[in-house]
This record gives sequence, structure tokens and C-alpha cells, in this order.
Amino acid sequence: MGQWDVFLGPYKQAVDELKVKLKGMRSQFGIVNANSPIEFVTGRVKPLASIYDKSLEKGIPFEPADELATELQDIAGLRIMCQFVDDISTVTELIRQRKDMQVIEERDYITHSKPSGYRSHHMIVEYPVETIQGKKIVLAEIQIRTLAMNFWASIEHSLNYKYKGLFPEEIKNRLQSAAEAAFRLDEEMSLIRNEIQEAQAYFSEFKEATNPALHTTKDKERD
Ligand code: 0O2
Ligand code: 0O2
Repeated sequence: MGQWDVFLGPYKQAVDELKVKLKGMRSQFGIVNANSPIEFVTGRVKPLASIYDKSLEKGIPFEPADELATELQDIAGLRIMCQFVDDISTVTELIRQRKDMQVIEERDYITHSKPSGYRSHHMIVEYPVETIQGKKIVLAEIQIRTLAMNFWASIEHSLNYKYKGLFPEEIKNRLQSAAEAAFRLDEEMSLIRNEIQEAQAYFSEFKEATNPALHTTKDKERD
């Protein structure tokens, strides 16, 4: 096994475990019939090519060593998507209260968006993974954003890749105004949040009531 595999092993484990835990938060809201502030969760270990690019950018040696582990805080990356802007603070508070991870830094790019137009709330956490060599604490970055912020960031990320960060002025301006439009969409949706959540609750009840498989289970439970 290569040195990089050994170095990245705990990060892979952290991403896998954190995905289960964060998705678990989502299902727990479902169990108590509450609207979940989490729409969906994704996660990835930063690909080696991106680790290489970042290490060059930051002037750190590209070696599987402690310096890289401290300087690159997003080798393990989790992303939580929310329906509404207010859900973001609910999720950040839930994460702050957890005992299985320790928040060491937060960056609020929602009240202070980046010059590109990027919006998200970032949390850096220390997360302990149990390995056969003992406990290892790794850093993970959790990005929390709305679906609209995620849509914008995904598109901008692809364009960034195409233009290698050097956007033509017109594209840059359009992206900035698209980011503002996405934020206005979030604000509009927040204004009709109650209406939307009532409709969603109605649809999930309706789906349950008309699902023959669930009927059978419920009937069996009753018998
Ligand atoms: P479920 O039951 O649908 O939640 P994974 O390894 O598949 O868990 P990964 O590789 O980190 O996750 O990311 P991926 O595959 O891009 O997406 C993770 C989960 O998010 C998948 O669900 C997708 O269905 C879900 N997802 C992705 N995009 C959207 C979206 O736009 N809307 C919604 N609602 N969900 C999305 P799971 O985890 O496989 O299962
Ligand atoms: P990828 O491909 O998502 O992994 P640094 O990490 O040093 O560059 P900093 O300030 O330490 O910057 O971290 P920051 O800016 O809080 O978080 C960096 C990550 O946030 C990026 O990771 C992106 O995922 C996301 N991000 C930050 N700014 C933008 C932006 O303008 N557009 C988009 N689409 N995403 C952004 P990576 O490693 O750059 O990329």
C-alpha cells in the first residue's frame, strides 16, 4: 500500500462515518415527523490532483505528512444542503452541540459572501477516527448551504475549472448577478416557508396513506 493510501485512509473513514451521522440527523427529524433542516448530504475525500494543486497554491510540500494535514483543512469534505436559509443556523447549532466532533473554526460566507458571489457556511471540525493503530484526529470541512447556493456553486465551480479562475469580465459579472438572484430566490422562498412545508407534509402523508405496502405492514401491526 502506498504512503498516500495510508495517509488518506483515516480521511476516507471520517467521510464515511460523518456521512452516516449527518444523514442520521436527517432521518431523526423524519421519525419525529418534523421538517428536516437537512435536504441531503454529500461527502468526498479531496482527490490527489486537487491536494497537489492546493499544496502548490499554499506553498506546502506535497507529501503525506503533518504539515499538509494541518494546512489543508478540507481533505475530508462534507456538504449539507438545506431548503431554507434559516435551516443553516439550525444545522450549525446542532453540529456545535455534538460531542463526537469539535468545531475549531467557522466561516460565514452567507452574511459576507466571497467577491465571486459564493455563499455557504463553513465549519472546520476535529473528528476522531479509531484505527488499528489507535485514535487519530483528522480535520474535516463541513459546508452548509441552501439548494440555490449549491446550484450556483456547482455551476461556478465547473466554469472555474474551464477558465482556470481567470474569468472573462462579462462571465464574472454575470456570475455575481446570478449569485444575487439565487439569494433573492432564497429570500422569496423563506417568505412562503410555512406554505411550502405544509404542502410537503401533506404529500408525505398522502404517499404513506396510498402506499399498499405500508398498509399491509400497518394492518399486520394492528392484528
Ligand atoms: P438517498 O437515500 O437518496 O439519500 P453517497 O456515497 O452516494 O452517499 P456521495 O457520493 O457523497 O454520496 O454524493 P452523491 O452520490 O453525489 O449524492 C449523495 C446523496 O445526495 C445521494 O443520495 C443523492 O441522491 C443525493 N442528492 C444529490 N443531489 C441531490 C439533489 O439535488 N436533491 C436531493 N434531494 N438529493 C440529492 P444517497 O445518499 O445515495 O441516498
Ligand atoms: P473543491 O474542489 O471544492 O475542493 P483555501 O481552501 O485555502 O483555498 P480557505 O479560505 O482556506 O481557502 O477556504 P474556504 O474558501 O473557506 O473554502 C474553500 C472551499 O470552499 C473550496 O474548496 C470550495 O469548495 C469552496 N469555495 C470557496 N470559494 C468558492 C467560490 O468562489 N466558488 C465555489 N464554487 N466554491 C468556493 P476548493 O479546494 O477550492 O475546491
